[in-house]
Amino acid sequence: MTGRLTRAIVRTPGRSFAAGLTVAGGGAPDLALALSQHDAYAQALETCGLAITVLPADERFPDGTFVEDTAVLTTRAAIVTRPGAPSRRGETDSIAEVLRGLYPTVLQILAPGTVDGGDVCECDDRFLIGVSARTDEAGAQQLAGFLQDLGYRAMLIDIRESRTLLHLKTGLSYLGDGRLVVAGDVPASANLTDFERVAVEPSEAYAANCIRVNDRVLVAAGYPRFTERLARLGLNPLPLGMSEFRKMDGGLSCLSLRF
Ligand code: CIR
Repeated sequence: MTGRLTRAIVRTPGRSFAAGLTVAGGGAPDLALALSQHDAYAQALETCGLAITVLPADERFPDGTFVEDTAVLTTRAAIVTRPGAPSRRGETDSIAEVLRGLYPTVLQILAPGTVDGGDVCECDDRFLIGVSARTDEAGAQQLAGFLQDLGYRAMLIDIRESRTLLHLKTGLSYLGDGRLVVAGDVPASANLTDFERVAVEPSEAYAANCIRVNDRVLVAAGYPRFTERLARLGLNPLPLGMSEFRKMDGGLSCLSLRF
């Protein structure tokens, strides 16, 4: 995170939410509970000082509430992605329209490359890009090229061997000040030596997907050891119920685009 965040975009889950992609096997999500968790999430972002744009549910796209996957936002430009899951490709049209009203420069990942925003971790002036089941090498290279042209550094991390990471940020989050949360499943080959690592124990791995928002860190509720670790680092954790999104393979970061 570079500088203070001021805005976020979220999208309300729709009635079709339970028809989204998932391998989590936690049973069908409860829509009423998902809606109240989503509300609490948006309110938490407001508490952190952000102005929130709430987009209406779009029943055509059951996974549309996971807006993070549709764009990569930097302070210099917005980059609309091309999601790896064919059922999610159409989600980007309405996001691109919103971003064109907010950013002077909106770039676009083009076919055949694919990128999911959940694979992209911004660490100040450097971006870590996961090559995954969703973000392919062509998409990752295209994104790295855009970012380098904008003056950032970009580094690819191959997570295709991992059995538990849907996206890079499923197991990795940047806390600012050179600190990176890294869950055990992030490959050791990722050259992350110039970060101070904040480890997460395997039983709390879901909490590795947390987000630093100005003076707070939003973290999934129910992971006491990791939450305590954040508190000891002086990061003022703000726990949020995520059970219904977890059932759909969603982490905390994926529910918003922040800038
Ligand atoms: C999917 O499989 O695409 C959604 N059900 C979950 C996406 C989660 N996105 C993220 O963590 N960035």
